[in-house]
Amino acid sequence: MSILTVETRPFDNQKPGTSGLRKKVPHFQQPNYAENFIQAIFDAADVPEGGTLVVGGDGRFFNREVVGTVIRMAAANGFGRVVVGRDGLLSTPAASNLIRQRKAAGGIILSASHNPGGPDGDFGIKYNVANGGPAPEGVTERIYARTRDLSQYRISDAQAPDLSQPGTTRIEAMDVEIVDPVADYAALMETLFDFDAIRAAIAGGLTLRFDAMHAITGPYATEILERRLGAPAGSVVNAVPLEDFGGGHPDPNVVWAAPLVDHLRSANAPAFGAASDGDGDRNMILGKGIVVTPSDSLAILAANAHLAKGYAGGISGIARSMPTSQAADRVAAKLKIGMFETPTGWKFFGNLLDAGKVTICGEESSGTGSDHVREKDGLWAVLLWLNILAVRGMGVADIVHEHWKTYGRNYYQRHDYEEVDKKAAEDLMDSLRGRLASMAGQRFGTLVVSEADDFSYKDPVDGSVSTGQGVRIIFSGGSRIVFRLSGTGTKGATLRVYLERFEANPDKHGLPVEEALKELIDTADAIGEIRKRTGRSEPDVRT
Ligand code: G16
Repeated sequence: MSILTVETRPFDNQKPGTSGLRKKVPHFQQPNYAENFIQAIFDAADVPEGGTLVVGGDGRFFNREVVGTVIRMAAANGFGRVVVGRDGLLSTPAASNLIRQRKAAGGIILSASHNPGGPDGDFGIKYNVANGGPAPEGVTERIYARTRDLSQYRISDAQAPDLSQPGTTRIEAMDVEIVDPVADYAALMETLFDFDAIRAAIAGGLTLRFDAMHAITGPYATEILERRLGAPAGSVVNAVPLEDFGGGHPDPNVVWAAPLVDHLRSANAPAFGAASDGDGDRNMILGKGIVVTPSDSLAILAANAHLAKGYAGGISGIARSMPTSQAADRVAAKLKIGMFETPTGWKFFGNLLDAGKVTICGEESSGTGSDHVREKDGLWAVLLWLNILAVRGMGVADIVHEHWKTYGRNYYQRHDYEEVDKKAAEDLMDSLRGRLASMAGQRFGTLVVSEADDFSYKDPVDGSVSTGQGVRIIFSGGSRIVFRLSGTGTKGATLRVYLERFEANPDKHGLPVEEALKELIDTADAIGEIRKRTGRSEPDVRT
């Protein structure tokens, strides 16, 4: 075995997006492409000599090869130990947990999340730091800078170990420990939730279906929901992770999880339904005949978290990304706890969680989580919901309706225009930015603009500032339209338009969402010139 130094040339397209570097698989298959990015991570991350690295991914096509590459490069870059999930598998929250449990210097997570997989699908590499969370912007900027002047990488010429057998082997001077990907995570969940109460509720007739979408949560959900909590075999569907996710998008929303939505609307619907995404950090929550929006789910979980043993002492605060609806703000106000509004991206929650300022965080993009790890966590949200249902003895729809009655309803929808011409999308955003200063006071139908800005965030813990995080147009009365470009797409640009209207009157809580938001939807087109600039008359996805 020896360590090789390989000459390479920089690639000019390795800028990490909202969540690491995501590209089509053939991009990553170019000679040296993955190696360059991994070396840039190691160079930028200031890894302590002999430190521990956690490695795993969501099992998508190319996962196994890159896990092997990471291990061989870690051995050549001074790590003392690599902890890797069996078969190279780790869900994103399980990886975050392992980084924390093992006091690792960091972790490399291979995933393109909810994006499709397979030879022509997407792949991604993300670096998480010692607190278990995604690298903050300062670190991702250093990684990007390093990708641009890299001329060599280091790699062991040893063969990557067989990943199928738990146990410890050695490469160069580094231990490679292969672990069961589920065990530590399942143990953590048992410390947070009342498994006895959930088990009793399931035994007493609380029926459920969990759709793992042929992605990473299959083994986790089968172990926890079926084996430990007693849900009948078959409650977890699409439970076997596949390299191409069975040809689908492992994206838990009404479009890509339509079979689950249909099942929850059918005559033999279970009481509770849920799905997670490619790497297990997103969640979708459903009840008989109802899909709970992620923003409402965040607010409801925050309002009821004290019913689970891990949060029995109450929560210290809530954080949400800026485009997420303000439903959670009303809960924070009632509980008299802190409320923080951050840019899109879980990495912005890390400092708030580390400082104890918040316990629960959430995003409109189907992410919720708490201070138990530093990533959003799909199964965590499912278990907290089940814990709440078990304690309250109510159905999902009843809990949602009661919540609206208490706090009011924030009608909410996100419209995505996918694979839009990049230049057209950037021009649309530039045009909006150029008009912000003159927008206040303008009237659109019954809506009057009270405030318009391009969101910027000053981290209250380390003082770092992030600008250009999305155009907010706020109307008197609190309705909002937010425009931003996604930072996770791999083709063209994805324009996201977020629409929100608050309704206090319970008699008006039963409107179809599109009807409640009609005036805002029309106004978004008038202000954003969406049709004119993108040529699109309808969004591709409404969530
Ligand atoms: C990632 C980030 C999330 C973000 C989401 C959408 O999720 O971790 O914080 O909300 O992307 O980002 P964008 O609107 O820029 O596409 P995931 O599940 O894809 O890792």
